[in-house]
Amino acid sequence: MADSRTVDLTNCDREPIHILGSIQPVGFLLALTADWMVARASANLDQYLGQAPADVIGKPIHEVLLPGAIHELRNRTALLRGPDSVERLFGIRLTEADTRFDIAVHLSGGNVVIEAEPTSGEHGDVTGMVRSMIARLDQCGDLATFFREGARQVRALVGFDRVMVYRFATDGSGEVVAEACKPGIGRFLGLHYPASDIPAQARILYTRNLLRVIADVDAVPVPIEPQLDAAGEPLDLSLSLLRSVSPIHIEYLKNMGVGASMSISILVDGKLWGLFACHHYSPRCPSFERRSVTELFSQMFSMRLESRERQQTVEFERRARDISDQLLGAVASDETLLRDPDWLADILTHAIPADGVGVWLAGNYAFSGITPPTEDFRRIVRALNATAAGKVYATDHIGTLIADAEKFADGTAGLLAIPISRSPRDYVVLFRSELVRSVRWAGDPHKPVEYGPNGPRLTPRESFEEWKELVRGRSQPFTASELRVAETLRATLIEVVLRLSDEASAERQ
Ligand code: BLA
Repeated sequence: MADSRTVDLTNCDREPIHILGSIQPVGFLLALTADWMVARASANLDQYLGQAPADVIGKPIHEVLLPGAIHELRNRTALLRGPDSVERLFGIRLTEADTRFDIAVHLSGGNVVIEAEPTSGEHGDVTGMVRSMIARLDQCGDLATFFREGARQVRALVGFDRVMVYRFATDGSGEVVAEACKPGIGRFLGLHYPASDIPAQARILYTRNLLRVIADVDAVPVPIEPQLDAAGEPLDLSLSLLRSVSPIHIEYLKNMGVGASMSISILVDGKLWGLFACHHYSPRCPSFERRSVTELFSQMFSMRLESRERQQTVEFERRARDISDQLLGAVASDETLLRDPDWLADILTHAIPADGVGVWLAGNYAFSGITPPTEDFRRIVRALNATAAGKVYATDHIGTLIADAEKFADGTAGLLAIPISRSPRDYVVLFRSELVRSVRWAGDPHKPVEYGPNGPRLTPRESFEEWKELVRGRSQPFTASELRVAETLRATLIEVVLRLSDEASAERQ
């Protein structure tokens, strides 16, 4: 077993969370060899099957389970395709006892891994249920409503006190973009957390195994026996249903006052876009069947989200082309508009959201909204001339362009520069404010009485402080789509500026 005691806040991303060697006590685990001999069992087997690990290890499976159950399990195992495939069976009798089980079966190394939980027996019309949930999602107009509805539906399915839609940014940090919760427990909506709250190996795992539940943060993990096989290897629990979770994360949940947690991956274009993150303030374990429906809903939600995002990009770029045409048309009839920063800011920030716009044209600086003072702008232009010859340039951290940009009194942190002539260099520059300034902190809704062994770091407030440090001097980044739009605008603006200078020189002759 990996020694989790050696893991601390400095090396979380190296904690081998897939081989911690134990499961949660809400079910049991059996690992079989390729010829269906019991190789490993969880220490709590007796409680569910009336036989201890020592009674079954080394025995063929037909001495442990009913023939009918083995038949079903073999059929399902034959269906396993690809490295991350898991089959599920519901309401199966495993022994002569009356208890029925919900079962997940998958392959790990050379083993067939069987995990089982007592069944809830709550068979509903799953297809009808998911279909009507999706219909409600499809009625949502904008993305914010779509997220809120997603959170509401998941909450209706699993009954947790709080269900959040947690979206990752490109730097791995995250934001709670929607929330459905029981009244009176405080809100997490709009809060940000640093990437380190969900370390890299956990994210990789969450793209392979989409749902995890931590049914009770106080539960004592149940070891798998034996921990190491003849080759000295622990059982890889990456695809496990019952895997016990990282003690660091358990401490985080306890510090938040959370009794049970569940999260379901939201994948868009094959990447981890975010999670449905659910908290309950006492232990809670929705049935495996319920969890499976929730996972299915989340997959449908993810597909809908993927197509909405795609559509949004197409629409955004179409609108930008319209704006660019509009700009061309307006300036053609009134060239002074190009020297009017308020007009430019208004039209450009409709295409690319920004807090201020500065225009540098033939050595003159005109500005609108939140922009740096002239001397700083002049330095920006010099740096742009040196770095970004003739191309659209964007950064969420002006500090990478100018050494002491954090001294800017105005709080601008990001810029997107559109060169609008060749020589001398003229620019339209869109500025974005520092992200931290635009984010609020709603107070710590669950201030713990005392912290766990790693101190206060593992709390939402400290997480937020850490996130703030990481994003200091940074703005909301410019997206790939916004950069494409900026290219369109560059082409238009260059055309306009060229024509104006041609006309000016024609007049002079
Ligand atoms: C896992 N951290 C997680 C998970 C979430 C979060 C959702 C997935 C497991 C689950 O379902 O509970 C984080 N939960 C959040 C955040 C919110 C939330 C941000 O509700 C916001 C509202 N965690 C830390 C630090 C470390 C850490 C500092 O805060 C390490 C240094 C570790 N988090 C950590 C680990 C896991 C984790 C190791 C994996 C747990 C596992 O799957 O075994």
